[in-house]
Amino acid sequence: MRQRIKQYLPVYLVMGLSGNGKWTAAEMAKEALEGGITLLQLREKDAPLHQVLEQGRQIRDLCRKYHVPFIVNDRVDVALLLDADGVHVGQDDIPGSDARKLLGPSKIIGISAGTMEEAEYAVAQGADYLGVGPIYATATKSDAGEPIGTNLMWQIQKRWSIPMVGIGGIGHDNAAQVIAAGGDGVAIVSAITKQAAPRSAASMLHQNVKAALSKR
Ligand code: TZP
Ligand code: MG
Repeated sequence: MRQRIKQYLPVYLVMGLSGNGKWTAAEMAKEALEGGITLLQLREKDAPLHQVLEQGRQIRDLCRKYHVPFIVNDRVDVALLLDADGVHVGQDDIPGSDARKLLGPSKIIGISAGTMEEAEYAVAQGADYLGVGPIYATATKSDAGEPIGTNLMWQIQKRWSIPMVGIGGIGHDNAAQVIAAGGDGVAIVSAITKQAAPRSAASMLHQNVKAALSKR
């Protein structure tokens, strides 16, 4: 999966374990997989770790069934225990090069970047792909900072042509702009997880992203 990372980025779902009132996390993952997400990142910041491991295992098994990479946010130890396909780390988390020492050569390592300097660091740390944002305003991450728009994606793509997703405030209405700016995909939380119909939300995103990719 690491070698073919680009093909897994188009519809990148980031989700926690809390569900949304209508769907549990595992049900939501299943619906989203049915709708056509191409990668799933488990990003759970609050639940006790035993719960992350228990429920994470279920979601990992679902991802395996759909041949979709399962990536763990922040925690290399959890990624190893879950035999995840990789980790996604921020600028202040474990450095990519250290994550690589623990995970070995076959796992995917994604790194967040919100400036050219952060992108440079992420590339130097051996990132397989970058998560760039917040592109648009988002209520999902309280410390996300001001939206940066799609300009940085242009610049990063010009300088390194590294696989990359945009993140932050992306939905079916603006996903095409992120792809046009050089994104290989869109990373999404609320436009799937907050919906009553996560399957059709994922499917609409998939269609829009595929159409935008084919126009590049
Ligand atoms: N990192 C930057 S913005 C963000 C994260 C995790 C949240 C994106 O959530 P949404 O709901 O897709 O705007
Ligand atoms: Mg982090």
